[in-house]
Amino acid sequence: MSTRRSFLQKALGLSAGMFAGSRAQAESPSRTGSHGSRSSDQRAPAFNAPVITPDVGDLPFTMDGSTKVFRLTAEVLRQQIHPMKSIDLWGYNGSAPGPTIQVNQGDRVRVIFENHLPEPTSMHWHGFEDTIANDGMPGISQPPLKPGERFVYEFDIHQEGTYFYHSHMAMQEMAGMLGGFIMHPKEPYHPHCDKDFLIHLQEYAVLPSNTVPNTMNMEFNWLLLNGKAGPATTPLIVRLGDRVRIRFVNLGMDHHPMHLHGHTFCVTGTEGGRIPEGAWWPGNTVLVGVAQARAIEFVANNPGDWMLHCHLPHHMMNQMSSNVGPMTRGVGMPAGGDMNTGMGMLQGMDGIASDANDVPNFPQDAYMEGPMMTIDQAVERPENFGLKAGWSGFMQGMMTFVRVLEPSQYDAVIARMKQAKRTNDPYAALLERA
Ligand SMILES: [Cu+2]
Repeated sequence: MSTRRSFLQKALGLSAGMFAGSRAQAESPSRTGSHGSRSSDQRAPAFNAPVITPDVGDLPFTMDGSTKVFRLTAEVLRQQIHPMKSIDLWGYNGSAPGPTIQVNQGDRVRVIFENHLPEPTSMHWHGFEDTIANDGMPGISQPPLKPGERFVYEFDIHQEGTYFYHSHMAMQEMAGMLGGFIMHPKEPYHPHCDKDFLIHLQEYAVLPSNTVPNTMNMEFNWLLLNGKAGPATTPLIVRLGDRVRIRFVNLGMDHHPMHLHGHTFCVTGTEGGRIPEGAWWPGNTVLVGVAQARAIEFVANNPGDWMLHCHLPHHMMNQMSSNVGPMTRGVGMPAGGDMNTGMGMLQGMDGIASDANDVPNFPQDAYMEGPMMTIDQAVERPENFGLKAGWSGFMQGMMTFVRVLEPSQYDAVIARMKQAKRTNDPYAALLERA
């Protein structure tokens, strides 16, 4: 048994037998409705699957007696949000959003928090029922933490569900300062899920040729899932028949209607924890309001590469900016030409009518080609193996895939993910038990 596996089992209180149960059940998926409460295997004991935060990963911890000790550092960082765009963000431990903290209900948890920003900050623990001293309200519950200072938060975790941490300085929130905090329930939820994912919904306003988000802006041209804009988002890999949970967290300026193709889900949790089963509601779109969390669950019984995306039209685009055209095209655009020779907008495009320029509303100010530039190779990764060639030209902004893979295809993708041997792989927990 690997160290990582032991670590996860110890961390989450899981036994090897519980992991083993999830594999067999994928062989006999339910073909009826996908949102029902039935797990694909009701006989197996329920367990808490580790939560996977694609493109972000987890924050490791050490033990001090029976206390789990996490170390979080607020810092300035540069992050590639798309193969052709890197921006300057403020986040935690080199990442925006910061790494996900996973604990169990009943745990004693200490977070040693350091400020490496050039200005004061503090950490708010969103939704925690705890003492005021731990609330992280600068100037109210604690003095603002100056650059170089440290503050220690300590909790007895008695809640369960999807929570998050964030700076309580508004402009810092908009620069990327948030992360997930998962409280696994002492009694695993029924039915249990085979896969459990966390997705942060984020938005930045970054003018062309700039790298610093304008945190005052009210409109956003980069829309991200877990710090990446489509097609740079890493797909959610599930096996046909898996019961899947996806937890959305929104800390931005807009509410995002998150839509899943091909399946009907149930909304099973909020930022306040688990919803009693009798009050779950079915849907294929869930509105995730600002400062809210929503958990959805479904049985992945329909094979295919299914889109999961915000349905606000502007949130399915990258680098929107009036009249600058397809900036995602990358190098080689000469300045000063007309729309064809200068911007390369219309030339060589398939499917555009010869009289297109005589048609009202063509081209639009914020022009979105169909497709945009295909960059399959620039975003190549094991999780994308087997996608239809040219797929990346049709995915932007807050878009990713839930890839519901037949067993043989699933095994092929998982084998490639294992082969990649990535450090701090967000999928490590899944790969350990695959
Ligand atoms: Cu949106």
